[in-house]
Amino acid sequence: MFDKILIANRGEIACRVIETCRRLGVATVAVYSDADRAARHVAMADEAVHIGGPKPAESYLRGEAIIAAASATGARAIHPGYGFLSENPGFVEAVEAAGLVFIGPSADAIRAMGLKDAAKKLMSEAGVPVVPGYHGENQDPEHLAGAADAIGYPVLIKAVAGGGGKGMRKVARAGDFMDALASAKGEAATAFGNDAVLVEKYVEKPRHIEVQVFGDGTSAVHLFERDCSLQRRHQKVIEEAPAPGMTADMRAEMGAAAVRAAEAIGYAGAGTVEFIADASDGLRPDRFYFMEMNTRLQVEHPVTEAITGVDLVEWQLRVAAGEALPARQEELAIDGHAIEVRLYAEDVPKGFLPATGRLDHLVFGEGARADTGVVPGDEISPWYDPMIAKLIVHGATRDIALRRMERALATTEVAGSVTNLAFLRKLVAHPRFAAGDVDTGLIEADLEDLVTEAEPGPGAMALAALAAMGLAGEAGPLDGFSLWAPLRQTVRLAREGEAFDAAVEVLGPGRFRVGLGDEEAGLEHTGGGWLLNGKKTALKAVALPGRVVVFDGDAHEFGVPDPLDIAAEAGAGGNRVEAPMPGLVKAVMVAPGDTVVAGQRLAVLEAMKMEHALTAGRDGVVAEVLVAEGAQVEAGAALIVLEEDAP
Ligand code: MV4
Repeated sequence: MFDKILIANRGEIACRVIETCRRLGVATVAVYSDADRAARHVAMADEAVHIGGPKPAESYLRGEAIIAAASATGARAIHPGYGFLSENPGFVEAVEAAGLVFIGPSADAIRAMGLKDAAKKLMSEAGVPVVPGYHGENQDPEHLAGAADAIGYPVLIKAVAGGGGKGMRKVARAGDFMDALASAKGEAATAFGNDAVLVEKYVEKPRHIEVQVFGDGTSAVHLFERDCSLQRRHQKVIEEAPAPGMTADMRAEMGAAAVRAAEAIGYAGAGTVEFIADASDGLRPDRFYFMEMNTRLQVEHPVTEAITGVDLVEWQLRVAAGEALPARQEELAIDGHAIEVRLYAEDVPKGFLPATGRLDHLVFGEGARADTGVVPGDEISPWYDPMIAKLIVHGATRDIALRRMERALATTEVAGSVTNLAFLRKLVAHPRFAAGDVDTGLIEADLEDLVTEAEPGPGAMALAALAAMGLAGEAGPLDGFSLWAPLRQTVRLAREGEAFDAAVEVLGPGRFRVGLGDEEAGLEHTGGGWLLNGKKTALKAVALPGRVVVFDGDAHEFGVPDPLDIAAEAGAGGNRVEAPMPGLVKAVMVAPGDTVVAGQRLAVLEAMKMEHALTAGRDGVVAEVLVAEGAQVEAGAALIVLEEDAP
């Protein structure tokens, strides 16, 4: 086993690899860009080396800087994670030329799987089923049109160097072929610098089912399948293992085909053989086809770990260090069911726009494994994939796993950035997903409903009002405040640009009635949380600067207009300086007769656990000082009066 390795990656996968290294007593070296100086993976590693600027090309794609960092720190091997250089054969060769070990497959194995046409040809020769189609060299449009006619419509045109759906066009009828071909070639040339395409039969109701394989360069085993059909624009959203509706026969056939694929190229390390299954008549052993092989550890590997009990990173380290495969096929078995979701900082209603912000509050839900590269307080970096975490649950059955995921998502709390949490909750609760009736079209089919976020109820709005007054801290109402808080007070909040007032009435310690227009809500804090109108709820609030966030399973953010801005508007030009909210007078800096200038601090009020400076709204002379230090004041109380402004 290596005594020290370097992880040539960042984020959750770097942290995940470091966790296994710690367990195995392997020292770790992280590499980081300017943007990741304070990142979790740097903090977790034993050593860290700065490798350049925030753009991947300036850092995480700089193979020579990474190799130099490994050599300089005495790391014996490099783990590439996924993405970045993980499937770059040139990098593998450079690592090996530097006398280091690349924890993954050989450069040749990566090359063999790099181009779809060659890969499919190789697989076909290895007896792995591929989609009927044309994977030849001849790219003459007429020749390709003839191939399409021979295959039979609908067909799919795919970029040979493509991936993730780029350079892919479905063609339903011959008349559309030439235009689709030109469009696919154009996109492929732009995206991959290679406009070669292949043409294959379109598989109806496609299910994305992939098989985890592990090789030692000679033989391979499989660790069963994962279903990754819930995708949006070729981005996986939810993955699970095993695949719903999979039969033992089909699993055995797919596993055997995946092993043949791996052994055909002398594969070493963790890999994934990706198939498309035609589910138009349920899953059938005669209707699955090789798509591509991913020559890396994949994002969704934890669901395989959960059902097999295997730590795939440990296997990667051990096999790369020269050990034999840690298990024989007959020793591997499926235990239960696992589901993974990818929690992203993205604005779903705005078309899944990547979001930024600071993760002021971050709690991962009950019962889930959370693979994450961030800690509370981190800024979401605009430079990289805005993934916050992967949440993985496991249960004895799919139904149990599903319920655990629902609970994990309902108790996950993120404030400071918008996330796709509400979307994930809807998806997991979707009747077709719950029934295991998944296919790649599900999300698009119901997208409108899935991206519409629920509005907060009166209970959430009422708790937001209490939080805005500092009366709903994480541990419940701050009794000191509730004793001072005036019996009735109105607080202004804003939600999606709409302001509204909440009339809060303190009925006793931890007991409130909140009027919201023509509705009202009773909130009482008990040891175990908030009762809403007498009923226990999971409502929880977090107060942040200028806003509060209430969790009711989803996260609802409310703006809290700065009372001082309100006071300043009232005070500006006026004679009275008033308390914008209830609080304690901490200091008075002026006396009658003092000349003051606009903006000058006149007094300090302590409220909502913060100190607020009250300033003069204009130049003038102090006429009266109505309060002394230590006074408790209500919202709106006059504290200082200036002399009438000279006409
Ligand atoms: C297909 C297909 C239907 N028929 N090939 C999408 C990207 C790559 N993973 C392969 N993909 C597909 N190839 C044939 N012959 C449908 C898809 C496809 C898809 C596959 C898996 C998951 C999501 C998908 C979304 C759209 C299309």
